[in-house]
Amino acid sequence: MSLIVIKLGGSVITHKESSTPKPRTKIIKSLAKEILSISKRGYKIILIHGGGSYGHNLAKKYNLIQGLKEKKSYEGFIKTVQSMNKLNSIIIDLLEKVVLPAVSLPPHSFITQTNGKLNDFDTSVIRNILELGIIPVLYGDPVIDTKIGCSILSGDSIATYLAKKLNAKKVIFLTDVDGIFDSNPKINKNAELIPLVNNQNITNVLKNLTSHNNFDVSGEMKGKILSIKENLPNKNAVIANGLKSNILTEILTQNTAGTKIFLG
Ligand code: ATP
Ligand code: IP8
Repeated sequence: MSLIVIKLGGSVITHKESSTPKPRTKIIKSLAKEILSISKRGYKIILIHGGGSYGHNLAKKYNLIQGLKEKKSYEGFIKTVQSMNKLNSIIIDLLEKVVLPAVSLPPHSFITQTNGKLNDFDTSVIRNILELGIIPVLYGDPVIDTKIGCSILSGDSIATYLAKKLNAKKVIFLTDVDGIFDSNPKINKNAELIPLVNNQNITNVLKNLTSHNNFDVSGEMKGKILSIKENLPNKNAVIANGLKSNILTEILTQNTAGTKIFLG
């Protein structure tokens, strides 16, 4: 049975630019229904979600990228873990409402990093959960860092790592824009969508990806492409707009939406 890794970006499931945590409940509900229908077609699914306004503001406020540097950082680590827990509960509850069996695996409880880089971790529990027909749900989280105390583990890194290790057929990243553009579409109204990123254009594409969001700690689109480049040279990855209805079905049936990334 084919395994699909889906990352629900924080820009889709929350109002990312809100200064206080704010979920997009309607969107999460409709994505939950779509995920249910995909699972009924026989796909095995690993679900990962990002932080949006539940993670990035706090991580930035307490400078968690720098680790546990001062007393206040410990408070920041705990507050961010709690906030991500809350967002995760909202998602698990909404999955339960559509009767989709899903179980949460909080990354801070079993994954570590070293200087902000993900350490190899045991995936046997994830495999076992998949075999039971249950969807494992992981998310971007502050985790223990063996060098700097703690660091931010992005959902993007979890997605590419698991896709590689468990040999997923496809990795889908849903964000609040249609894919990768030649410049940030939220700033430049004339920005053009890049339908395919491959070995020929990746250097150019990366050059034009700059982060303008003061409240993002994981590199926005650039972070995603670098993570795909590192872990998934021969895999099909897609970045598409999770605010559009039926987007997952469109990706899995017609494969026309968003930006496809293939660095084989
Ligand atoms: P989270 O990290 O909270 O899970 P996410 O994965 O949904 O969020 P972001 O990391 O915020 O998404 O990345 C999406 C954002 O990247 C878009 O909202 C857009 O403003 C920004 N962006 C910057 N440059 C570009 C570009 N060239 N093409 C497309 N989006 C871009
Ligand atoms: O939103 C980062 O994960 P991402 C999560 O997937 C936090 O990049 C806690 C900022």
